[in-house]
Order: sequence, then C-alpha cells, then structure tokens
Amino acid sequence: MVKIKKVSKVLGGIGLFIAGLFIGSLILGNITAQGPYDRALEIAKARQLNPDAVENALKTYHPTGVLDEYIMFSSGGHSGQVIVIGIPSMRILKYIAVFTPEPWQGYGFDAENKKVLQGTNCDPLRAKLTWADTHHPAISETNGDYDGQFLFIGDKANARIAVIDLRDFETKQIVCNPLGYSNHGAAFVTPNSEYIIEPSQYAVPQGGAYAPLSEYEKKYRGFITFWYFDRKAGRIIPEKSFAVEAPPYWQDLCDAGKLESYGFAFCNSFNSEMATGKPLGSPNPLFEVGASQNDMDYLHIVNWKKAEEIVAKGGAKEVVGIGGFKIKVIPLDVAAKERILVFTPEPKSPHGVDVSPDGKWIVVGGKLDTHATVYSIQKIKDAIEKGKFEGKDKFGVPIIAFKDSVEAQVPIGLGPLHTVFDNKGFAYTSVFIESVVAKWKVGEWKLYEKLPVHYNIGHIAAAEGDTVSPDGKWVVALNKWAIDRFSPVGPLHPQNFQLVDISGDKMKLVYDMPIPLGEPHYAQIIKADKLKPWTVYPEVGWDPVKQAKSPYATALGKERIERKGKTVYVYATAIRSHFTPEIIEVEEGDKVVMYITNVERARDATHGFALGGYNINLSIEPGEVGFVEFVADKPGVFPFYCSEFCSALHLEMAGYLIVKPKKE
Ligand code: K7E
Ligand code: CUA
Repeated sequence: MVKIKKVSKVLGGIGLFIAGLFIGSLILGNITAQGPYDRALEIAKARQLNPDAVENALKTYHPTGVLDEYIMFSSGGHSGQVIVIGIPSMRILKYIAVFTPEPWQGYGFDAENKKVLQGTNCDPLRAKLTWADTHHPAISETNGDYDGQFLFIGDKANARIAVIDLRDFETKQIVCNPLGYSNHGAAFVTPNSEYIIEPSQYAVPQGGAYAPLSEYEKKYRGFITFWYFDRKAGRIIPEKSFAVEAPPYWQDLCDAGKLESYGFAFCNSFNSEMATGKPLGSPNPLFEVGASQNDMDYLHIVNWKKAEEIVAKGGAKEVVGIGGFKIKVIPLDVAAKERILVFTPEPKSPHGVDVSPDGKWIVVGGKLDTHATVYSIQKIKDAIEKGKFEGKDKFGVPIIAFKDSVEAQVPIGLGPLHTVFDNKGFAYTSVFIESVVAKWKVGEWKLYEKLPVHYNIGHIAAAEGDTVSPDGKWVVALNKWAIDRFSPVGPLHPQNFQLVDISGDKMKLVYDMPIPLGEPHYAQIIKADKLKPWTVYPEVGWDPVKQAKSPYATALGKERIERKGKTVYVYATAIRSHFTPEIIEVEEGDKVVMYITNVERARDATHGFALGGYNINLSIEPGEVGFVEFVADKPGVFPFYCSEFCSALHLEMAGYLIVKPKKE
C-alpha cells in the first residue's frame, strides 16, 4: 500500500528509509496521507542527498521550539570568549564575553563588569588587555561529574583564569597568575572543583623578574598553580591558592585524577631539553628542533592533596610576583623531597593528558608519536610508595622508570593529541597529522576504527566524555583547518567543528559547523538539563556581579537625580518604552553615576543603554541594575537610547544628556 513512485536505483535507499518513516508514522497514527513524504523524497532527490545524508539531516534537525539535548561550551580561541553550542543541532546559542569587551552584552562598558574585565589581581599591563587566547574551558564538578554551576577558562597568552557563573552565563572574575605570563593547560578542575589547575607554558624567571637566557636553568621556572575556588562566593580566592614550582620544561596540559587517582594531577611537558632558542647568527637550534631532541619528556605527577598539607604546615614560601601580587609557592626542592612532584617519561613531543572515567588510566598523546601511551595509577602509586625510582632529574625530582608506570601503548596513528571517553569502554583520540578520530578500547588497548575528519583535528569533545560517567552518543571533532568544506570567504578560513554520531558500532560523521571567530581549542559537552540558568534575574534590582540585590535598585516612581559636590547620581528605571528620568542635565566636568534598573519581569525584555560620544553601551536584562560611570568632559547635547528593539515604541525609548559648558 505504500507507493513510492519514480525511485531511481541510486535513491532506492532513501525511498526505503522514507518509506520506513512513513510506515512508522502510520503505525503511530499521526499521519493519514502519504503526500508529505513524497515531497521529502523529491527534495532529497533534487538535492542529490544519499540515504546517509538524509539520515544525518534527520538526526540533527530541530523543528522550531525543540531544544537540544546537550550543550557544548567551546573555547573561543583568540576571541577571548566562550561559544555555547546546542548539540546535536550545532546551533550557536551564545558567545559568552570573557576576556574581550563585548558590546551586545554590555561587557566592558558597564562600570561594574568593566572591573571584572580588568581582573582582581592583575598588574597594569594585564588590566588593560582587550583580548585573550582562550584554550580550555572546564565545567565545575561534584564527585567528578559536571554539576553545571560554573565554567572556568584559561587565557594562554596572559596566564589568566576566568570564572563564569552558569546561572546567568556571565563572567564574574578574572585572576592573573603573578608567577608568569603564559599558561597552557588551563583550566582543569579537581573532582569537586576544590581547585582550578593552571600550569605555565613558556618558562620565565619566576614572578616576572628579569634574567638573561644564559641563566635559564638557574632562574627560569615553570609553575603548576592550584587556584582555590570558593563555590559559595563563586570566586577564586588567591590567598587560599598555591603553586608548585616546576623546572623550566614548558609544562603543557593537565588533567586531574579522579576516583582511583583522586588527589593527583597530571601535566605534560615538552622542553625537557631546556632549549633556549636561536639568537640570530647563533649555531643553537631553533626551538622547533631544540625542544624536540629527546625521545622522552616528563609527565609531571602532582600530589595536590599532599601539597595542600605542606601548605597548611607552612611549607610554602610567599612569592611576590608580577604587579606586586602574592602567591604561596612550594619550592621545587620541597616538592621533590616530599614527592609532591614526581616524573615519569612520556614519548615524543607529548601533548594531551586525559584520565579515564574510572580514574585508573592516564592517556598521553604525542605530537610526533604513533601511540596513545597509557599509564597505570596503581603502578605509579606503587612506585612512589616503594621509592622505586630510576633516578632524579637535574632539579632532584624523582623519576619513575617508564616500564614501571606504563600499562600500554596503543598504536592509533601519527600525531595523537587528546582523548575522550564514552559509556561503552571506548576511548576517542584526536590524531592531528593523520586527520582522524581513532576509536580504541580501554583495557583491550586495541584500535577499533579510524574516522577521517576535515582537517587537522586538534581537540575532541564527547558528551560528558571527561567525567566519571560519560554519556556516549556524540563526539565533536574540533578541526583546525576547513580548507574546502565551506564557501570561500577569503584567505582566513573558519574552523570546522564536525559532529560524529558514536551511538552505533561505527562512527558516523553527521554535520559540519563553521566557527568564524578565533581558533577554539578544548570544548566540553554537558547534558542540557543539568544547567539551571535563570530566564530573568531573581529579583528586580539585581546586581549580576555581586549576584545579590543592589543597594542602588530603583523602584518605579522613586527615580531621582542627586548631586553631591561634583558628582551627579541618577537613579533611573527602564521599562517598555521609556527611561525615567529621560532628561539629565549636568555641568561640564561633572562625574555622572547612573544606576538604571530594568523593572521588567518578562523573559527577554532586555533594554540597552547606549550613550553617544562616551563609548557606553549597557545590556540591562530583566531585573538587572546597569551601572554607568563617566566624566562628562565634553559639553553638548548627547542623545541616549535603548539599544535593544524591545517594543513598538522602542525608538522613542530615548533621552538627552545635556552637558552645560563651564562658565568662563
Ligand atoms: Cu591541544 Cu591548548 Cu588543548 Cu589546542 S591545545 S588543540
Ligand atoms: Cu527598551 Cu528598546
């Protein structure tokens, strides 16, 4: 009775597929005629979509109003932002402004969040920065599982860490590392977000001092910082944080141990040669060569639980670093002696370190290797306990022999980088040079399958794939190069995120998504229902930086202008479709402080506050108080207006700031 006309040979599969759908629908009783599916078949034929493509389209398409099952938080690379993407639809939901001013969100323009952008402990250099190289986002965890409360992200270029509150998806804090200017493996969290881990990348003289390269070994140092996170306050507390001093080996990524490896952190390094580069005319090798001579570098095994104890006992020294900001540092000799820091060799330009869901295995990639190298936490613990070391490095750090820590080397292809996991015991490793995702079995240490991706995959993300309980279902390949995948838009190409269905026996490439801002590095994918964001602020008069009712909240009818000396305070409200007051008169040279309360309770009823000539634009979401602060140093008449199209009379939601010239 199902009649499919004009089914060509090539399209037979689609016909069957759609016929299947049709029959399924008949059984479910929700359609009565075959017409709409004939039309779908025609479209598929006209677009030359094979059955696979049709299936992929059906897996990702979300009709209007249908929400995604997962949310991915991706690093925004150079944009200094975080990209929020629905999975599997691959729809961009938001860019979260973090290290870069962002006018739509009013970030960096509102007087309060401008201070967030400048950092809590940042030296003048970094307080002025307007960009970042964001690498690794980390969702806060409870018992090794994402809890959906906070998100952290690191800035590789300037050694900074940001805290984002996932109740309103806004950045609340930026901290600067006083020990150096670059990080890499940041941010990674310990299983209860006790600490946010930030290792340095390019070693510098500790605390930003000067020392010539000839003193590299003596004076240059790396660090692995453990930023203490106060969940209640939603802030990093620098005073309760500490760092472990590390040799100048160019530390790389880190991951925190969990379950069996709880209490440890693992970080790569890749310049154990301590190459110092090639000055012009010098016979020294370039870093590219100099830092890749050794067959093995050192995996850093950090016992942060023990480090905590040593710090509590006063075993750390206080280092006054960049900008005069202080941090407690466990000196290298103490770290070595107390076995807070222990090494084991890791092969060929190591990169990526990922702990398996059960915490038993530590998987390390190698940019020039062909294996994923797997270490056993049991073996590592045994060696440390028995004091079974093959020697010490130049700085006295004990080294566990490779054979005493390694469990397996899985041959998966050239250039393995990062590994994530599913719920069936498989690991998925990004293999950069080969441009594939390699699927292999944990415990069997056997390669199952390679899926070509396009092109040059860097990181890889899986649904809850780095937690104690991965979900399976989806993997996203974060590819560095797109080359021919999208319509050309000039020599700077977008990145390519490719969605891979991992629910079946074979991996299936489902979707290509261009990312047109910055080069993302890591991403994490959380089950959407774990997030509980507000749709409007909890109370009218909310200060989103303090996450509390603001003392400057203004109720309707209580608007006022108060002058105190040379400062004019404006307590204003915003509601569709007017500001009150809408005429503000000040004198040239006055400082103007405005608190604008959006008294709306309707979802999405955001008002903007744009003031021409003064570089001000606020986004005042329902319930929020916007904070404006500036010196009215230009006389004239300056229109201000609501910059969100909020209502039919939105254009009328405007006013004048009148700055009267100084009398001669
Ligand atoms: Cu491999 Cu910064 Cu995680 Cu980039 S790092 S890809
Ligand atoms: Cu308020 Cu437009």
